[in-house]
Amino acid sequence: MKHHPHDLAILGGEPAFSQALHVGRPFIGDRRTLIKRIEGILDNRRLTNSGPLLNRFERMLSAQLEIEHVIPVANGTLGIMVLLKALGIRGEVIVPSFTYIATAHAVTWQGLTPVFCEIDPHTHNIDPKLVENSITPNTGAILAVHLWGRPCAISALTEIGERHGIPVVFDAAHAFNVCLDGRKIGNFGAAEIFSFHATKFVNSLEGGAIATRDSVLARELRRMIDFGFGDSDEVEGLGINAKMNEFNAAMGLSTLADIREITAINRDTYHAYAKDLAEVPGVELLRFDESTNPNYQYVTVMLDEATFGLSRDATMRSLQAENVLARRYFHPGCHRSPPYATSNRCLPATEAVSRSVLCLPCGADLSPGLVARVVDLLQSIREHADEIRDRLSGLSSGFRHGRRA
Ligand code: T4K
Repeated sequence: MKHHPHDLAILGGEPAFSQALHVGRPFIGDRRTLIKRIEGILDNRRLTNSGPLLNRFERMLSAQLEIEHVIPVANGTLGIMVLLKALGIRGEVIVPSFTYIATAHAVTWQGLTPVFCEIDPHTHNIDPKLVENSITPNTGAILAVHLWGRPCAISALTEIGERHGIPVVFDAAHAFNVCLDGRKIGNFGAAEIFSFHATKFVNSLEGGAIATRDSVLARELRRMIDFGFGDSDEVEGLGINAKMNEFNAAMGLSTLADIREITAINRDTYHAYAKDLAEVPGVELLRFDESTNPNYQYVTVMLDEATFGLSRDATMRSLQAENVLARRYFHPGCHRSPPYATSNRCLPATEAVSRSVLCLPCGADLSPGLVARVVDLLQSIREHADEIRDRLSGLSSGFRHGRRA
């Protein structure tokens, strides 16, 4: 615990950690198996285009997600783009603004218009009542997100989609292996998209997958991610290159094999934060519903400035100075980010949440002991909030006058 203000790194002290603590430090899986697989790729020179590791990864994904069609792709963003194209979506797509920018960009890149919808501030997921209000004759699809791996209001959204004849798809980038009412995420809507980026629960360095129960759609997706080739050497229609290669599949297989251990580490981290943060006024942990088989990938807190005594941004800077690389995902909301910021859309719940969310270090390398030290730091930062505020206001006025304080 740092008792004196000058012990805090933001006030001139030594950083608490010599090695940075990250949000989303990748899990590597069994290193020897991974290296053996990579050597196998080099030996047999099957580098990409439906190689043996990719086929195995695909079968394992399908078994794990309990769904027939799981199509690996080069990354989650391309997955969303190809899916929207395969479904023939036109016009507007209703999306939450409080999501990673990739959700909105994938829509725009397809020549579609994202219509940013408000979230429920308690769940951080899109608010189905407001989705319904956003539907117009131009609405082509609803693209909801299971943010932080917490399932969104799937049945309400599915019901709205059916009533209006609009396809509903889910960005499940954060929700691998999560369930709702005993069914794995991946089985809902027209299709769901996962991300296997390095920072994700299952990681294939870069990568993603589209999951669907619809065989016709699955066939179309397989064709589209491979330049439009079907089973022959003749192109059957429009396509792109969104294939996953063998190196990505090798890494994906390694981390997928370890999801029990990864979940156990994440769960211990989350429970340690839950216990320790209970002692910190003004910092509220966003809880997982244990019945959804969470992967505990993100540790997300809401920081109440009035109670904590310091703004979220000043707290984040103070933690980062200690080498605790907390992040303010998904600030300031897509509707406030270029190229969407011109829309003048005002989403008060999204803006309030994006001002107070802080993601704390999680993933590989975390342990309950390290969590206790991170939370101690938060306590010290809270105790010395006045000095930090003075210091940061001095710094910013220094910057305003073109010099550093
Ligand atoms: N939909 C949603 C809801 C998403 O969250 C995302 C991606 C997508 C769609 C699109 O899926 P992909 O096309 O990416 O498959 C990361 C990821 O780049 C991004 O995949 C992810 N969401 C987003 C939430 O987070 P950053 O800006 O946080 O990455 P970065 O490089 O700052 O890394 C975070 C921390 O992890 C750092 O402290 C460093 C550490 N790190 C990172 C990498 C990449 C490592 O220790 N090793 C590494 O290799 O975006």
